[in-house]
Amino acid sequence: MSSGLYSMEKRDFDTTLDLTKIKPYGDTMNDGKVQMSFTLPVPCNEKGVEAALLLAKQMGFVAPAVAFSGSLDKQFSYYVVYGATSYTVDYTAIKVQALEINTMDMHECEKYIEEHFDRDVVIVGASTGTDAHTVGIDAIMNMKGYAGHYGLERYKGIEAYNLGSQIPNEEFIQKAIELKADVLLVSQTVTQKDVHIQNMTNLVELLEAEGLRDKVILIAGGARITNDLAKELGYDAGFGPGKYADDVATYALEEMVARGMAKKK
Ligand code: B12
Repeated sequence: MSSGLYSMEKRDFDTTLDLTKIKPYGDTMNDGKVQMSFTLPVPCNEKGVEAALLLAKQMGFVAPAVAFSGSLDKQFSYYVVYGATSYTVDYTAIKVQALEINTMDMHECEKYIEEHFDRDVVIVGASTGTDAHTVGIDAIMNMKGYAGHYGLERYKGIEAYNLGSQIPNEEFIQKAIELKADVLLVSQTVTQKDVHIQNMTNLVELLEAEGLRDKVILIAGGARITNDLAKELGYDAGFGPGKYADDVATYALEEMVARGMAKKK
């Protein structure tokens, strides 16, 4: 019997599953069925549909079909293509640095602070660089919270400062120094032309130049931020969709205790 959805054992409902060669599942195992949508910079007509099909074939789709096409503008068209991919991946060889935390809820975090800290924890967050998206950082920090998880501003024992969006890295660091921040939260939503990578890297360089990098817990988050990416860029951790204030608080508090940062500075 399999012990869970991601178990490496063969699942009893299908004996053709090979985890070294997984494919998308449509309605039967290994059928590879995929739905993909994209825009082309050409008018919506038969030639556009043919271009969409040819692109899908070059992407490894077998027997693609354009399930939907529509005009976005005179010179732009939109396609939904349905087909089967011919590619597979070896699931057993995948290694990710998943964050392993046992998330404490807000009250448990507050109790943890009472037991392990002799002062309040200062957390400063912002959507940095040119990024104007605020909903992600607000979800983590705002008092009212998000999806049933109260934000950090509500936690007893945490002083949370949300600086908002489009905060230059220099200003972010200045504020962190002024407030004596223990934890820095960086939100990055726009990833066009890898702007998030440049901006996140620049922040780490500036923190290192100020001699601050080792004195703070540095956490990044956003729709396309993974823990792997964040660590690669010199952050302590990264949080993406489906993560909330309690996940971040648990990680930051436990990390501070582990690093001996919980007592008066
Ligand atoms: C709302 C929105 C806007 C609003 C933002 C308003 C505001 N006050 O935030 C406005 C209209 C201003 C906007 C502008 C732009 N946007 Co916009 N926007 C969106 C939209 C529709 C929703 C984003 C959102 O609020 N998500 C909800 C939050 C809760 O999710 P989240 O950010 O992922 O946050 C969660 C986690 O990621 C995590 N998290 C997030 N941050 C942090 C931080 C930390 C520290 C931690 C621990 C966790 C964490 O916790 C949250 C809760 O789980 C998305 C499309 C979409 N449906 O996602 C596009 C989208 C993000 N925008 C996009 C783009 C391109 C833009 C513009 C560049 C468009 C343009 N050409 O002008 C501009 C950018 C302007 C700029 N300088 O930044 C693209 C980004 C594509 C890319 N790969 O970069 C998207 C994906 C739309 C698209 N499909 O093209 N946008």
